[in-house]
Formats: sequence, C-alpha cells, structure tokens
Amino acid sequence: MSNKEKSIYITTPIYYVNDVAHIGHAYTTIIADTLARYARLTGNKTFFLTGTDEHGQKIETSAAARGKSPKEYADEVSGKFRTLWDDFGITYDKFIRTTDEEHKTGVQKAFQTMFDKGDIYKGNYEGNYCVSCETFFTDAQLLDNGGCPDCGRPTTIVKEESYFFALSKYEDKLLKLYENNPDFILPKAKAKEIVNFVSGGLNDLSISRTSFDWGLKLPASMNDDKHVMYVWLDALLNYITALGYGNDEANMEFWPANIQLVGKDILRFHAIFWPAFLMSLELPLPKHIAAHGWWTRDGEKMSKSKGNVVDPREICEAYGLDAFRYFLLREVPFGQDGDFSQRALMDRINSDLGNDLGNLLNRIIGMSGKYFDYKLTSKDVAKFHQKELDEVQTLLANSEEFLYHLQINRFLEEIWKVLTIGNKAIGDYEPWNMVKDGKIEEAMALVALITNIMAKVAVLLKSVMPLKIGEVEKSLGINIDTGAYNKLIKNNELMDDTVITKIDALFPRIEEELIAVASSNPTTTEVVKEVLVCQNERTIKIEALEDEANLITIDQFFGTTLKIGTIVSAEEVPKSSKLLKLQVDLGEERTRQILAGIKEYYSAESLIGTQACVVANLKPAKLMGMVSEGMLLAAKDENGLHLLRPEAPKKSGTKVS
Ligand code: ME8
Repeated sequence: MSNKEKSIYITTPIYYVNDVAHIGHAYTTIIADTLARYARLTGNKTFFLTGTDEHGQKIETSAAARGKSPKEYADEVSGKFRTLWDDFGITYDKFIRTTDEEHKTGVQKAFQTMFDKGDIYKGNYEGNYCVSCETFFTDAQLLDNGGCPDCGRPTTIVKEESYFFALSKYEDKLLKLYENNPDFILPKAKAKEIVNFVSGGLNDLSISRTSFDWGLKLPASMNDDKHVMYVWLDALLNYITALGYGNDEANMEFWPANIQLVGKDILRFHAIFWPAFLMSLELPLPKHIAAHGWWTRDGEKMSKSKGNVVDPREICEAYGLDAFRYFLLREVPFGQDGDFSQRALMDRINSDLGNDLGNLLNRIIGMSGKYFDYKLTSKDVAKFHQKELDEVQTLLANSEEFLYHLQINRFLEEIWKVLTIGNKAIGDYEPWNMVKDGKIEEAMALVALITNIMAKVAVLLKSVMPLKIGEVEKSLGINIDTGAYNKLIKNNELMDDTVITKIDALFPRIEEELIAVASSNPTTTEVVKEVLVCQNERTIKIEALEDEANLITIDQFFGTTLKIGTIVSAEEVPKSSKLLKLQVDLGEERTRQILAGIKEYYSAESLIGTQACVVANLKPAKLMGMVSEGMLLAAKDENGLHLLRPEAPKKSGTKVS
C-alpha cells in the first residue's frame, strides 16, 4: 500500500459463526479499520470488507448441538458480529455473509470457470480431516497420536467421492510469485514458512464433500447434487464476490486487494490456496497478505474452558474504545504475538495517553486561556521555532511509511516523539517567564507551536482513536478531513488562527483494574450452564459438543468444586463501581471473603442472609488490594445479572454436583 494509489481495498478474514467475537477478532478488524480510515483521510477511494463465514461441518455441528438449524444459528451469531462492529464504529463498506445469494452465484461461477479451465476434476478422497480447522491433512502431517498438527484435536478419516482442485499444477507459479514479490507476504519473515511448505510439494486439494449438507451446492451444470463445496473454497472467494464477481461487477475496479489481513493461523490458506485459485481464474493477485500474531491473556492461551477469553465489549465499556484501539495497535509489533493484561492497558492509558497526549492538550488549554483569552495565531511560529517545526515535519513525514508497511507500533512511536518535542519545548522555553518579561509575541509563538504540534498529531491519530481525537478537534477548533491532512501534513503548513475550547481531561488516570476477572466471568458461567443442560436433558449432545473448539470435558468440569454458600455480611468497596465485599459461610472453620462484581445489580443489604452457588477451589486473587477467596456464579443477559441460588435453602457448604 502506498499513498500514491487511488483505489484501496482492505479485507479482514470472514469470521466463523461458531463463536462470539473476542479480542483476536477485534484486533484484526481494528487494524483494518485504522488502515481504511487513514486511506480515506488521505484522499483515496477506499473499500473495506469484513463479514462472516457460515458454512461447513463445524457450523452444522455447533447449530445441531444447540437445537437450531444452521441458518438460524448463523443469523444469530453473524448478527452479533455485525452489531459489535457497528457499536465499535467500524467503518466497513460491506459486511458479507457467505449465505448471501450473490456470494453463492459468484462462487458457483468461479467453480465453473476453474472446471472449464481443466483445473477441477472428480476423484476419490481418502485421508484425515480436522473439523475444527476444516482442513485436510496427509498422514505425514499428523501428530504422532494422529491429532491435527494445527490445533491438536483428533482428526477423522474421510473416505468419499470428491472434486479436486489441481493445486499441484500451480506449485512453480506460486514459488515464482513469492520470489518476485518479496512483499507479497508481510511481515517478510513469515514468507519463509510458506516457501518451505510449497517447496515440499503440494497435493491437489479436495474441494467438495458428500458427508454433510451445510454448504454451497456445485453449479447446476455439474448435475451432481450430492456434493457441497469445501468451506475454504467458498470462504476465500468472498473477497471477490463481495465486489460483485459473478453478478454486477461494478466494484471489481477495487480488485486486486491492497492489504488482506489475516491471523497467522490462516496464512497458509491465504498465501497458497488463494493465489492459486486466482491464477486459475486469471485474476490479478492481492498486493499483500499480512499476517498478524496471536493474543494471549495474562500469558495464557485464551479458551472458554479457562474462562479467560477477553471480551472486547467488556474491555471497551470499562476502559474506553479508543484506549483499547490504541493499546492493540501500540503494544505489539505487527506479526508478533501479544499478551493482554489490564495492567498493561492501564499503563498505556496513564502514561502514553494521559501523560503525553492528554496533558499536552491540557497545557494548551491552560496556557492559551491564561495568557491569550484562548485566542491563538500561528503567524510567528516559524520566526521563533523553525528548528522544532523541521524536526516535527521530518518525523511526521517518515511515520506514514511505517503505517503503510504495517509497522503500526513504529508509526505511533514516531508520533509520540513529536509529542515529546512539544512537551519538551514548554520546559525549555518557559512561556510563563516570557509573559512575565513582557515577551508576549514569543509566548504566543510558543503556545501556537505546541498547538500546531497537537493539531498535526491529531490528524495522524484520528484513524487510530476517532472518538478522542474528535474531542481534540473540538478543543483546537479544527476539522480533520482530507483538506486538513493536505494542509497540515502533506504541505507542512500551519493552522489558521483559532480559538481554543476547554474540554475535560482526555484520558483520566486509572488507579485500579476496572474489571474483576475473578468474580464475574459470564463466559465461564455460560459454559457451565451449557454442559449442565446437556447432561440433564440431552446427554447425547455431549458427543457433538466435544468436537467443538474450546468446550470442556465432563472431567474438567468436575475439577471445579461448587458449593452452596450463605452470605453472612456484605459491604460496598469504596471507589469501586462494581465490587461488593462479602463474607460467605461455606461450612468451614471461618467465613471466606469474596469480592463480587455485582454492585450494579444488588445492594449490599439485600444479599445478607441469602445463598448463592460458589466456586470453592479457586486460587485466591487480589482485587483492589483485597484478597478474594472464591467466585459466585451468576448469569447475565439483557435483563440484568442474577446469582445462581438453590431453589430451597441448603446447609452452608453443601456440594453442588
Ligand atoms: O479462520 N489472536 O475464522 P475464525 C489474534 N473463517 N487473532 C485472532 C485470535 C487470537 N487469539 N483468534 C482469532 C476463520 N483471531 C475463517 C477465515 S477467511 C476467508 C476465513 C483472528 O473465526 C485472526 O484474524 O477462526 C484469525 O485469522 C481470525 O480471527 C480467525 O477467525
């Protein structure tokens, strides 16, 4: 991607509808959103695509386990993804669903074209299949225990009639592609893995299945109703069907894509299968397939069974959307794995956002108000501060290159160097002494220099933190659009005279973790509930659920000791909007102290003497400096949060099983 281009096409993977969105999905989507916003700001015609991947055996099984039809289930989860992105202000131009009618027509046209070209033939497949990854593996690729080499889960042997795509035919062409376009795969270090894989030899790819139904049918002309298409063929083609391929092709002007963002887990599909399909269709290839790293939480892999999945909505409600966006983009170099912890997020908020950015704005508001009745002019900035202006311009001009090469953390680092110039200039020139000495013109030039620095930084940060920078615009009396970008960044001009407006602190300091992980974790509760329902009512469904990513086994479930506890006292935790401090009798020698994030839903008094279901073998955790020795189970939906309690009173400490 470069700023010379006129039409920019950016894509995220389309997400499977067998799970709700978590931090990993939010990460990919926020990177893409930032790039798309920036491309638009710099005057490029931009198309940003995201959506959901809804076919395949995995979705069929997940839906069946919930007693729903695949379409019903897909509608529900796809809707949740879309609502989340809408609530996050994600500026996608199209949200594609693989169950869309136009997508089906486009995929069938592509299948037919590949078939007519002689790249698709019918044969028999016999081999190993991982339902969770929706991937075929050769014997040599499997783990020693026969497990999937990507996720470790058991594979099944599939033996069925199948259509094949002649992938092996494209081996040399693919190797040439990587050789001639060293930037095709970003970061470049990742290309090696792919080259090695392809050099090792490619088998033709099985692209249809007959053992289940939930997929796209082959084109009618094939006269073969038994088969549905392999979900990855169906899914990858979304990137062109979304532009109208096979239907009204007006938006195909955006093809080829400039940046296709993926997680490292699905790089192989995008860097091998996808260009091979496109070669077969005789369509141009994307400029970059950019693979980012993996997020963990507090150093551990996220999974439903551990109950440590980071819910992006919860984080944003507690810490703010823009702080979350900044954190994701700044914390980890693109391509490397990252770890999410509330502590790391708070550090970024308090230090980078509060101290460096927010404080500088505060000082502008303070000084402009005190010395100049909020009215500023840039007319003498160059006369007194050409040196600082030059330094700023060099940094800003270089920063853009980092963004276009997906070194987003470096992009932000360069911008922060500019903020340092601003903060340092105040200390170096001491405008209060200038005013005292009657050097009003110089003091004005200094305050206007800082304000210009803030304005230029704001232009570049708008795509990263659209909401907070909106407040900065209001405060500085500027409007950030392509005109402002051209004036302040590209042509290196200064702001027009302006009037500063006082606003609240951009990023107030956060002293304590705002989410009580140990005491309110709906994800864990949901899983527990689900397994219980299955056990009592539909034991048979457990088998189906076992196949599914991230669900726990019954043994793992019974690793949790659940007991009935009686709440003997309850009080509010000062300065916490969520926590109540409870003393709970579990029939032990002493009561346990449990901090529960339920203050919004229960008053302390109303809990005293009531009972609840308690996780009794949880490692003690510290919340706001206090020890919590257990967790209450609760269920939360749009009607609020309710504790899980026995139907009739039970002795304190009674085991729940
Ligand atoms: O693979 N850290 O869908 P999916 C970082 N439908 N990123 C993560 C992540 C984590 N812990 N977990 C998920 C599919 N992601 C297919 C794609 S495209 C034609 C079909 C992100 O729902 C990351 O972008 O499993 C990853 O590639 C994507 O979610 C996988 O989403």
